[in-house]
Amino acid sequence: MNGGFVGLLRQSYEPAPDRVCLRVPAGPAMTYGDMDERSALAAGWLRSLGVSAGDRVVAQLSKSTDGVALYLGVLRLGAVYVPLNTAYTEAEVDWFVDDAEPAAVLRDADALAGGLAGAQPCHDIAACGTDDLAALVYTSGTTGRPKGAMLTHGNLATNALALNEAWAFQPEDVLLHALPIFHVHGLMVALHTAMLSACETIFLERFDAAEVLACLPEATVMMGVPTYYSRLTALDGLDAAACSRVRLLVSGSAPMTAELHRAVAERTGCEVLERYGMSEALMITSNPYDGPRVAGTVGFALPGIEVRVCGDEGAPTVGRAGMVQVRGPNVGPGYWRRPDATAESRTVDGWFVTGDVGRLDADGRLTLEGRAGDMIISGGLNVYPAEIEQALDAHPAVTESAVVGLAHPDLGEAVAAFVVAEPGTAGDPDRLASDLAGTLADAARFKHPKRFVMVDELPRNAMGKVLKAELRARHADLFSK
Ligand code: MLC
Repeated sequence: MNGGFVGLLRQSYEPAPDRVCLRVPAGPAMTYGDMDERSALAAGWLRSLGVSAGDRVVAQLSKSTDGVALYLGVLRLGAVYVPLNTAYTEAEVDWFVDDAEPAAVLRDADALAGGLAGAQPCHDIAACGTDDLAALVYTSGTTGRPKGAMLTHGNLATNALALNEAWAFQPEDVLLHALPIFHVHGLMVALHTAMLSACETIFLERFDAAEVLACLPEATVMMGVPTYYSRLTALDGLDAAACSRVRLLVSGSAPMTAELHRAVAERTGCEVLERYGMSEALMITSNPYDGPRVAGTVGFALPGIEVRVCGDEGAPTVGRAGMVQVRGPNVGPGYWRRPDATAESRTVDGWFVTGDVGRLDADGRLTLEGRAGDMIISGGLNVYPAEIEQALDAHPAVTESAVVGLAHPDLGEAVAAFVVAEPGTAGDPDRLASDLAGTLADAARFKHPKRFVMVDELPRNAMGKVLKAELRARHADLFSK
């Protein structure tokens, strides 16, 4: 794999550089040839800034075609792309920058456009092997301290090839892309698969249900988180006519309910294909393209990837719930500068332990049944309770808190905080709730509890451990009331 992932992409679009790569509504279409040139400018500009192979480049940018060119330019140089959610606060970005020690940090789309305008292109593609690092994707840890999941050129290439085949991508496809490009879903799963087929992508700046619906009739494939589908089904216009060209709707990053799966099928005639993945291992399993897409299951291991489920005693088991483990060329080499966390996430025989609990049936179909920790997935974004609890507990009016995810009609799960106030301070719960939102100023807004509930005490077991399952059960309908 001499030119790494970019070399592989280039082989697929080189014969047809005039094909449209990204089309922004009301903007000019960008061909694959244009994208190649723009990424060469990005590589040249970064090189003039002193970035070289192996250096990290942090990007916290609103979604744009230049953002894609920058990503490809970084890979082209053999440097390492570090995308950050645009919702992260200054304090969060500072932390990531300290950890990644990048050679360049790009946070201003205008500066990027200006840099590209004045750059000398670098048309070379750095020689990158399968094990060379391509990206660091930060995921928060259960203790609240984020970890950079390392992904290599080999991880990107093998996963894109596997998805391309599993989902039958063709040059005639038109992908509707409304996902953010700071996570593996929008950046890697969606864009890589489309670009590897040299097909067209309708590139929307953000998810707006009405705009997505307006673009659907032109699309053959869409990928999204369940919230996209629930917002679309809330619109009258979602029907078979709107999806007349659509051959594939993919959902991932969070579980889709059977009810939503059914609703989309009834309205559009398309059975959503659910797949399962994570930043550390890209895509792991997928429901079949040809064959039953069973609601509530995430399908079979992708070609070349092995999945097993291990029970409490550590042995692989079929038909019973246990820890989902994965092995294959999709699994990254570990966490950036965290050999401890890397070792903890591996079994002695080298399998990656996902942290998800699931069940394999005798045919190898995987059903996810929950997570080992109490991570919350809200609208496809991960939120770690410990981070929010630590911030809340630091407030002088708070004795203690417990943060959980509760069913939410729009976000799947939403963050709720149960707070025990210091005696004498709980006079005005609304006031305390707004103070608490203030103490979370350093955390991205999507992590903030959507609801604060004042309680006299938290339920505990005999060992004194807070019973989060009990809180979740007791307040299951908090967001539907
Ligand atoms: C936005 N907000 C959220 C939120 N997104 N709150 C909780 N959970 C979320 N996911 C809050 C903002 O903080 C803000 O709050 C308010 O909602 C409006 O912000 P917005 O940006 O206008 O919201 P909206 O555009 O409606 O965004 C919702 C969304 C978006 C669902 C469209 O979050 C989204 O695109 N999610 C997809 C995430 C994704 O790509 N995940 C893939 C991870 S990769 P306030 O209080 O400031 O008003 C992965 C691996 C895999 O998981 O397998 O795919």
